[in-house]
Amino acid sequence: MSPDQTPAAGQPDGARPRVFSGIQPSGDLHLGTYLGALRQWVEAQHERDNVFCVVDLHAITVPEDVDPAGLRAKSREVAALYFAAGIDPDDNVVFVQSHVREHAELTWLLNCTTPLGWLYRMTQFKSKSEGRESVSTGLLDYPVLQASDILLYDTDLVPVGEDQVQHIELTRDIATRFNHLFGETFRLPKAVVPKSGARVMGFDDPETKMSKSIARERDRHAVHLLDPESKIKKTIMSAVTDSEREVRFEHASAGVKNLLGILNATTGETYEQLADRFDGKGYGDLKKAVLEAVLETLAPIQARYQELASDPAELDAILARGADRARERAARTLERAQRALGVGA
Ligand code: AQP
Repeated sequence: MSPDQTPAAGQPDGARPRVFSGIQPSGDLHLGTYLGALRQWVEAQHERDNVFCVVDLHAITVPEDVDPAGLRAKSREVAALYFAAGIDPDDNVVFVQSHVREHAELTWLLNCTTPLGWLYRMTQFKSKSEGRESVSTGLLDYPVLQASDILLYDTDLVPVGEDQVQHIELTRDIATRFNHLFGETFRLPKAVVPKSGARVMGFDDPETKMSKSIARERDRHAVHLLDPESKIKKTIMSAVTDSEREVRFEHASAGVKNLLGILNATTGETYEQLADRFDGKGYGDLKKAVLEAVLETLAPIQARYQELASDPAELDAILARGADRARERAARTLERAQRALGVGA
């Protein structure tokens, strides 16, 4: 496609639907990131034209939390975990966001066409800024950077957890407004929320989403993908359930629902099958079953990760190739947006 041709909004061009997805290297990846995102990517990877990004520019929106030396290493670790989880680097474009400058550049153009009020309404901004003395402009602008990530690749589908749906809706609004003001430029994407494993909650606090940042403060909050077996065991066996002695399915507490949801997502057993399996059993049995399923899920990922980590030069080469492929596509879209606005060489 030549730079000035715009793909029809929301219309796959007859080929595989285009997908963009990313994870922030803001901490250790956990079971929620795997079940809510990574595993879904792997399952559908060959049916779709995928761009998978390690979104490091998103991970610097809270400067107090940035560890510059650690961030670069964490970006590489997250990328290695994509491959360890099963992403094929030949059939998918995989790269680190800051290696492709077009992301930051399109963000500026979209900043200039996005009303500020839209950003203040984002629930993630409200929750992440709550109680902070100082909030960066980047934290507020985070969804515009996310819109750029998605729109640069003429994305059709964005697989996300439920918590991210509002941002994808905002991306559509940003693209629609730009197209309306400056002519058809961007394709409109849609969010896809996985049926199971959509929201994994903290083991120590099942009312709160399992999250990298909370896990930094609280040892029993999350199971990380690279945790040793002993740590996984401690976390799962101390998971919060309720004060009943037998597994209660009707009006189950948030903690029990979370454990059942993880079992459902890892073993494929339905809630009815799980109700039969744990009928009359105690929470210790339920936790042991979750532990077994989680260990089985993580063992092959950890083994592949160790192989990749033993050859850092090869990992860097794969990421450099991914960035080249991403840049080629992103540059075309950026040029379309620049032309529409009357800027650029
Ligand atoms: N607990 C979760 N359950 C289901 N899905 C989840 N995702 C994250 N946590 C869960 C999904 O993983 C993708 C990547 O998310 P991210 O790491 O870029 O951002 P996040 O949602 O902000 O993740 P965290 O762990 O909460 O990180 P911090 O604490 O750094 O903000 C997304 O599709 C997300 O829905």
